[in-house]
Amino acid sequence: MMNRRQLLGAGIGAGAVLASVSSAQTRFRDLPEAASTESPYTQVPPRPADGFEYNPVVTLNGWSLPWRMNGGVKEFHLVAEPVERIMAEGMVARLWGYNGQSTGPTIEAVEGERVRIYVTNRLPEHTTVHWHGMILPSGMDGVAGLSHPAIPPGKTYVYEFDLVKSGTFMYHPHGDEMVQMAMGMMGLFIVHPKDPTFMPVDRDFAFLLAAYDIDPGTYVPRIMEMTDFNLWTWNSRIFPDIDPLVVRQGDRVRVRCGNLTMTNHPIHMHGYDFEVTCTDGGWVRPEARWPEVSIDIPVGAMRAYEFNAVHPGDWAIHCHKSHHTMNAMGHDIPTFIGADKRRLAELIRRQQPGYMPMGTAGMADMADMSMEIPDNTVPMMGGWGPYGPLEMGGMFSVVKVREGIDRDDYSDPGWYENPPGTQAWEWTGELPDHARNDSPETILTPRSQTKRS
Ligand SMILES: [Cu+2]
Repeated sequence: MMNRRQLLGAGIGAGAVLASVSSAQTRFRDLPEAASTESPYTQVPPRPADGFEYNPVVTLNGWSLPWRMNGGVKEFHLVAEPVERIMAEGMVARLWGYNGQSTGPTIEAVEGERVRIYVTNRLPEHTTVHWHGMILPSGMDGVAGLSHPAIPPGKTYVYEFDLVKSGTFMYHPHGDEMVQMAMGMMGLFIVHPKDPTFMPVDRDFAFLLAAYDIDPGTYVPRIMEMTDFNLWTWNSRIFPDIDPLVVRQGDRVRVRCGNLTMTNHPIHMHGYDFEVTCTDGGWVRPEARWPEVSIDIPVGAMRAYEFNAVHPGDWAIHCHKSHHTMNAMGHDIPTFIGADKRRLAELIRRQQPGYMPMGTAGMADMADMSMEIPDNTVPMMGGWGPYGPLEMGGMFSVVKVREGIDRDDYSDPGWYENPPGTQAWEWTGELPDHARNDSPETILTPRSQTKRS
């Protein structure tokens, strides 16, 4: 039997870049190190140096939990605790998470391995961990009061089971779960196939969908909210501060996504068609797949899709519910499109000089308007591309496919330069008469009210 120092020296994987919690370790002499990180950026895990061979997943704006081997068992240490998450530049959320982060670190292991997961509860109330999608003994299932007693504050419980199948899974509390998931407690659990030639990919991205209701200027989610969330996140980050998915042209790419919000999210990726190859129930047989460009991720479910990255470019990837690509906003604003507010604006300007009516042509002008906003929030839509504001927020990022990127390089290559002749351009010549619908059943907007050039 090795002592603690030998264990820490010998078996820790993926730990080199991560700061570790030192004071806690001396208290838990026989526990594996509870690694922690404060960085909100994507941390690419190193390929495993020994043991089973696999291609690690890249958790967007996240990281993978280090482990140690102990007598043939792979040991992890999760710490449930309050955390501060930088959701975007200028906005910190006070959440609950694991090992310094919400979402928690990704657990990665290999089919056939036995895992022992120590869960230390540093929350002010009890918790459990449910291993969503896993086939395991009933007593390891993590439902408070059903599988085992809830883990009281300050206590550590041990979960131990065999990983009988590979696939895409997640973990989350199953005790006071309405509160604890609204506070950000969740993480990915990836089980790699024992056979490295089964469904191999070159790049394997993963993220979890989480929704929060945090009023502008405040820090803690309103946990009683059922439907009207205002922050739609991937791994508790919002655009423009979700890292891009950087891909080498020619790579086989997998994207794994799980939904722990209270509504479905149709995730749409531009530039490609792809097939769903895995759910939290297992791998999808090739003959059962069909092509898609958007895949709906139901509540409490996971989907993984794959594509061959043959088309270079900057390709948007986002939730197709348009309110989910917005950051904090009020929803009780009337629509003013088409309204003539000139007279009203004049009246208001007598009381409030400089008043400008908004939204009479649409709301796109809000993206490049630097409005005053409270501390600790972010603009409703933001992010600048090479040609102007993107007018996006929330669940949005960019898949950047480039030639000649190194195998393990995920650093942002900058904006794509469209080859000459392959980008939309402005027409400056004469316009031919365009076709019009003069059907008597269609009432056209009178021309005087539309902007025409
Ligand atoms: Cu959505």
